[in-house]
Amino acid sequence: MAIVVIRQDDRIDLWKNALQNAHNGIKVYSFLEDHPKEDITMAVIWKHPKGSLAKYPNLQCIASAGAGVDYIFEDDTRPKNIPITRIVDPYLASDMSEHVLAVILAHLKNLNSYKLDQMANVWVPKDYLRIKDVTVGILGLGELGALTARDLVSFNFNVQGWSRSKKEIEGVKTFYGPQGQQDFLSATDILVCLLPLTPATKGILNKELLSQLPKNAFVINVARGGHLVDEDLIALLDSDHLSGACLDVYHTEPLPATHPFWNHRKVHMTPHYASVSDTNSVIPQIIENYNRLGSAEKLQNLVDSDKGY
Ligand code: NDP
Ligand code: OXD
Repeated sequence: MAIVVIRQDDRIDLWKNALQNAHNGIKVYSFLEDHPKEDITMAVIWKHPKGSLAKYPNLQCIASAGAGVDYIFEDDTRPKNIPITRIVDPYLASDMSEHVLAVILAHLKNLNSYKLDQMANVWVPKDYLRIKDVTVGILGLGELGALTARDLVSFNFNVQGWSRSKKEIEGVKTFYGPQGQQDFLSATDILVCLLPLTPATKGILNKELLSQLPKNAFVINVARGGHLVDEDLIALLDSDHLSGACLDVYHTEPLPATHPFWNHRKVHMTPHYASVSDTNSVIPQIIENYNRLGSAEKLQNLVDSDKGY
């Protein structure tokens, strides 16, 4: 039994060492070094090169190092009959909630447009909004969406949420399924997308959906770039239906230099860093699953392959 870490960013050694240090005697390899492929039973991955998972004949589990697993389903060469797990972690959820709160407060108090004014030596006071004036609508009430909703309630925001199945969250008006979408959207001033990217949610932030938001609504996409139809967002910003958008995720990351988002006055960008798995916090759940594989126990944080999340 051994683990291979597969990721293409500069965190591969961080993850390899953190796994190695968490469990005495465990064998952990980077996919970049020579390693015995037949020994590998668990792959701990993040945005792996397509095809890399097919090299392990004895793989028993694919463990996503993040909450999202869309990139795994996009790899048709992955072994299909083994479990996929994902990260469920209190810091991943609270970091996301803090990010969303920061973006919303910056929007209410015009902080981004004041920064643009400052760069242009412009002094123009602008009307601001109060927390009680707006309703925040969250698409997706899972691990991240539900905590974000609860935290916003604790700051006295009006909060509503939309999910696939019915949810009850204290202080949050909830909607579900296609039948609940229209009422949810028409009362949402600030839309936050925290859905997983699946065939059912791909391109969901399109002209048809975004047009149902009230005039001057603000859009926050912290889920996946594939949820958003970029040109539809730009058209609704340019026609002044939407007052602005804050994006953390993009179809291609890093965002290509020629993309119109870079220089759009109403688009505020962060580089897919709203919330990131903290190895100190998440390694224990991966080690726990590694041990469970050894004793043939049911794994934690399993992904439902039929639903794709
Ligand atoms: P969960 O799986 O816990 O929650 C997903 C939620 O979306 C659930 O409420 C689910 O409904 C709902 N949902 C899924 N499909 C549909 C649908 N077709 N219609 C309506 N609702 C739907 O995910 P997490 O909260 O853990 O994470 C959400 C996403 O956030 C991740 O998939 C990832 O893409 C993104 N993310 C982004 C980060 C960043 O830094 N930008 C960091 C971490 C995650 P139900 O409850 O009924 O199943
Ligand atoms: C995740 C992410 O899914 O970082 O964890 O986007």
